[in-house]
This record gives sequence, structure tokens and C-alpha cells, in this order.
Amino acid sequence: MKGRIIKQISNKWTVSCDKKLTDCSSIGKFRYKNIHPVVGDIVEFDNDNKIITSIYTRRNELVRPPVSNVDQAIILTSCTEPSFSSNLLDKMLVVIEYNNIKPVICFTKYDLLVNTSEIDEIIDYYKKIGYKVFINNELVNIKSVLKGKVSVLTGQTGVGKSSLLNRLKDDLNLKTGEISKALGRGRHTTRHVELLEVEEGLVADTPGFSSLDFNGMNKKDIKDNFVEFYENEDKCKYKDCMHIKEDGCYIKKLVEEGKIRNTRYNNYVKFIESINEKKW
Ligand SMILES: Nc1nc2c(ncn2[C@@H]2O[C@H](COP(=O)(O)OP(=O)(O)OP(=O)(O)O)[C@@H](O)[C@H]2O)c(=O)[nH]1
Ligand SMILES: [Mg+2]
Ligand SMILES: [Zn+2]
Repeated sequence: MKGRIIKQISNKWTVSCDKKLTDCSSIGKFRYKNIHPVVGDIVEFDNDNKIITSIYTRRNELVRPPVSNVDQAIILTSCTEPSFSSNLLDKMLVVIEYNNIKPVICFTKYDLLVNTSEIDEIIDYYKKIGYKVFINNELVNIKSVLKGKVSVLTGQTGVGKSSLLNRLKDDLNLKTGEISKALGRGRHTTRHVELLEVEEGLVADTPGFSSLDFNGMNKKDIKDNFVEFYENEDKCKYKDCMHIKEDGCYIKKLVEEGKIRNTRYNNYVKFIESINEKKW
């Protein structure tokens, strides 16, 4: 039978087929081939023996969180507690775009801000460069984005992924954590990845991460996934301009003119430097 993995807890995978859930194990051959079924996988399973027998080719796949075949990733980023990190947001955008998944940005804890002007300006910038951006209280808009799609919620631990899902779905009661505990002790409140039915679509709640890296991406991969650079780079003097030290660089000109945010350009330079240090 064919179904979709909607949950994994250690070596047990829950497969959904025609709304019926079956807890399965996986056949040994996957393990020695180093193939691990992940949430989102479309699989064939043996309903009598409760075993996953094969995995259909994945359309896309994220490592952190481990989930496959998703239409879009909702990146949750907090305005405060944990404090807003443009570096982390840009890193998530690059990694997600590189994996051919459409990112949507959702700010949380806007209600805790005393002064919103800085975050408002940041929101406007990401909208200007083409991203869909929401605040987590815009439930109607978020629901329309989720409708009929397979989405993954991703973001640092404690930003409010489970809290958002609880508000999107009335009968849901996911465990949420106090921020001081979640960050202070480095403990995650959500411990496994699970796809939940929301608005005729599926949404994955995931454990947040405390760090993220570029998983084998090279410098060009990073450059190509900064949208506003990519769209303008044909105006640089050199065809393979990295927008760092080259003369006649149009991207640096846009930064100087204030058309590309300084922080975003600086994050780009830091990402390229981090790849240089690794010397792939
Ligand atoms: N004031 C305020 N608090 C929020 C908001 N969103 C989440 N919280 C609080 O932040 C804390 C952490 O929220 P969670 O939903 O557990 O965060 P998470 O992203 O699921 O965290 P992990 O499961 O550890 O990855 C909880 O105490 C929530 O009540 C928000 O928009 N405003
Ligand atoms: Mg959670
Ligand atoms: Zn350039």
C-alpha cells in the first residue's frame, strides 16, 4: 500500500493512507544503505507486517528539520526572546531556497516589542525583495497560505512554532515551552517531527534548532540564493563577480546607495568567509 509518513519517533514511523494511520518499522536494507525514511516521505508499506518496504524518490529534502516533499517552509523568527537575528534569518532563507523549497517568513512575539520601528523596517525590506512576510497574529492570512499545501514550520527553539499551530487548529494541544527553559537549558519542547492536518493541508511541527550550517553548499550556491543579488548581478562588470572585492560591482553600489540592506550584505560576506575558512 502507498502512504505518507506523518510522524517518526525513533525507529517507528506512522504512515497515513486514506486517513488511516499505521505504525510501521522499516526493513533492514534501508539501514545498511544509509537510507532513513523521514517524515513527508511517500512510501510503500506492507500492511500485514507493518513494514515500510520502499521510499518513492523525494522531491526535496531538508536535513534540519528532517522532512521531505514539502511545498513551502514557514520560517518563524522572533522579534525578541530570543532576540531577532538577521544572520539566522538570512541563513535559513539561503538554505531553504537552495533546497528548492519556497520560504515564507513569519515574525513572532511582535506583541512584546516596545518600539516596533526597526522590525517594521525589516519586514518592509523582505517584502520588497519578494518574500511573503506575516506576523503570527495574522491567522487568516497564514491559513490561506497553508491551504492545500505541505508546509514545514522551522526556526530556532522557543520562537513559537507549536504555539502558532495550536492557534491555527482548535482541537490541537501541542506542548509549548517557557522560553527561559527552552533556551537556558538548551532543551527543546517539541521532540519529534510531525505532520498535522491544518486547513486542508499538512503542516509539520518540528523541534527548533540551536544552530544551522550550510551542509556542503559552496560559495556560488550562497550567492545564487540571495534573491536581490541574483536579480541584479548581470550589471556587475565581471560575469562571475562574487560582490566582495571586485571593482565595478553593481551589488556593492546598491548597498552604498542603501537599496540593499547593509546587514543583509554583511551577512552574505560572513557566509562567504565561513565557507572560505572551511576550504571545501
Ligand atoms: N508574547 C508572545 N509569546 C509567544 C508568542 N509565540 C510563542 N510565545 C511563547 O514562547 C514560548 C515558546 O513557544 P513554543 O511554541 O513552545 O516554541 P517552539 O518554537 O515550538 O519551541 P521548540 O519546540 O522548543 O522548538 C511559549 O511560552 C509561548 O507561549 C508570541 O507571539 N507572543
Ligand atoms: Mg515546539
Ligand atoms: Zn558584483
